[in-house]
Amino acid sequence: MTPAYLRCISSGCGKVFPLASSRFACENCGSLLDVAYEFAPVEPAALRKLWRERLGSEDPRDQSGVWRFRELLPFLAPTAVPVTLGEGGTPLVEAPRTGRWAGGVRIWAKHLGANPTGSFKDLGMTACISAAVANGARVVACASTGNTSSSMAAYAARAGLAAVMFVPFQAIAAAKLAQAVEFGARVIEVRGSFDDAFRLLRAVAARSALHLVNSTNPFRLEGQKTAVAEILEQRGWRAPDFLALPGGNLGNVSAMGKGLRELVALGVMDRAPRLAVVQAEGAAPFYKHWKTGEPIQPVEHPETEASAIRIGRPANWPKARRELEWTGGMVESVTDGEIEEAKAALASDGIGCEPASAASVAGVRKLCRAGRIPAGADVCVILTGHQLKDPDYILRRRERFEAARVVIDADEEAARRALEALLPA
Ligand code: AN7
Repeated sequence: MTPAYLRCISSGCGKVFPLASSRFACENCGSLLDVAYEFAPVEPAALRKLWRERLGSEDPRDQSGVWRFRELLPFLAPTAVPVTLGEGGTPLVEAPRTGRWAGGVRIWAKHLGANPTGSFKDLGMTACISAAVANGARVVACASTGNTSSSMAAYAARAGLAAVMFVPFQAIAAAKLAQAVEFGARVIEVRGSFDDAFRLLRAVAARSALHLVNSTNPFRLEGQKTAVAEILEQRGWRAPDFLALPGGNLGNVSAMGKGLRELVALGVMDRAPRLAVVQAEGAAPFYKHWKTGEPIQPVEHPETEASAIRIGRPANWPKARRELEWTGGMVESVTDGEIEEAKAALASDGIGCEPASAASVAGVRKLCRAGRIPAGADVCVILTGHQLKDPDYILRRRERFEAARVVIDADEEAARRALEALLPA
């Protein structure tokens, strides 16, 4: 089996810890940890063929878009049975109207909202909950803006674990809360922000034997990194020029970067796309840090209608910075108005997503306008959550909603008039 361990990301420390551990920070210096492997040399063509052949297999691991790439996840013993709900295997579709709207680029949308609980978190949760079970965890916990908690609740139910979530009171989408409750999670609603909820959870977790599944748990990122393998496979292993995604706690961009690094190191792909991470203007500490070069400053009262990314203290920023640096990446910030326009552009291509996801597309347009993404570029955007995660966002646009509908009696003449009103000649 491939040697695997946990390694401190700090270049001045780099301390190594055994894998069988629910440690999330370096004991020596407090930095984040990576799951690290000593991969043996592989024959890239054979590995690509093996992954492709598994698409026709009945093995539940092969029907998961995470575990189908299990050579990239050798932290789990080959005999272990992962906790899976058939995640991954999500569509990559071109969005031509959106590409023109953004400034004449080709946009490919990777829809991670098409996962079992409707967000990309499922890719990480299958890995993280499988590792938690292997570590003998009984109770898992997270702080969340809504998607992590829905996903944790589903995978915990699947594994027979108890789940506790800390969420900001009345600040997450109702559909996300409903999902978690249906899966049996216990909910602690904090009068405060996501960052307050995360701080409280970390303060009490040590004493309560809670197994944390936030994205500071490095096993989460292991699952999420497989999205890049799936995207590349769907493109015949031709890398796009750019890979854009929204940034909140910055776990996903860190995971994508790690996945790209490993695929390039293994020779499975020859070059990586440049990563572009997009934050909402009212919750953009990492954007400011990147732009000014100053130490990162938390945003005490993050504000954006895209509640999934209303995060003021992104825990994974050092990992995100590392991945942006090696890919020649960029960071952008967008207003809620720009997110709304991007969401409408995607909708014109028949593609729905939650507001936070559309930030990536809004960022691509802004980067095109600034000349930092050239016209004609091949851009892949990650859509992180399903359209129906936040229907209230759509319903709040009252004028547009009302203009699209007419209520009539069950009467033919009324139906004719309604059609004339809605579809004028
Ligand atoms: C739809 O669920 O942080 O930068 O607690 O739900 O990896 O944090 C959600 C984050 C983007 C940001 N899009 O990803 C949570 C949570 C959607 C999200 C992000 C989130 P990261």
